[in-house]
This record gives sequence, structure tokens and C-alpha cells, in this order.
Amino acid sequence: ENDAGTVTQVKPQKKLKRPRLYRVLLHNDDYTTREFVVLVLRHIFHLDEQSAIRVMLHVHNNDVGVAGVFTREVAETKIEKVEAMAREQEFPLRLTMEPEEEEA
Ligand code: TYC
Repeated sequence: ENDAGTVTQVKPQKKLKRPRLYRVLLHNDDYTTREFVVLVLRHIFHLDEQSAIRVMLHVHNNDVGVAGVFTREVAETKIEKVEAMAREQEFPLRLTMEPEEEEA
């Protein structure tokens, strides 16, 4: 309390936690072209050409793979963008997201 009788209420310091991160998973299908998947990995997920090809082939051979790791909103936006691009070309490409394990 100061001389004017004013009390300054101090908010309890909220701990600044790192936001939870989400893996964006790319799923294989028989119809989406390899070129389209590589284009998406380069343009939306910002992988260089070699990494994009590596991830595309991994998904092709293993059915699922990680396109990238992002905060929830960024992950959601990328999935929406890619699905809109795929639908435009009538590709059934599917992406999902899953939270990373919480660190200790
Ligand atoms: N399996 C597709 C093909 O042979 C290529 C592909 C790879 C499709 C990755 C989707 O997420 C995917 N044309």
C-alpha cells in the first residue's frame, strides 16, 4: 500500500510453458502422384528437394511418415492447405496430426 492508499495487486506469475508440439503425419495412398507429394513437402513444409523425396519414399514404403512438427494452429493450417490443394487435383492424399510426448 502506498501513501495514497492504493494497493497494487500483483498477479501470480504464470509459468511460461513451451507450447505442445504436434507431428503432422502424411499417409500413403495409391493415387496421389509422387511429384505432388514432393511439391507439397517442399512448398508447404519447406523441405529441400532431397528431404522431400526421402520423406515421400518413406511414406510410400511404410504407409505413414512425419512431414514436420509444429504448434497446433500451424499444424492445422498446413493440413488444411494441403488437403485443399489435393482436392483441387482430386488426389485422396490424407494428413493427420498427433501430439508429441510431453517432456519431463
Ligand atoms: N503411393 C503413391 C504412388 O505410388 C505416392 C505417394 C507417396 C502417395 C506418399 C501419398 O503420402 C503419399 N503414386
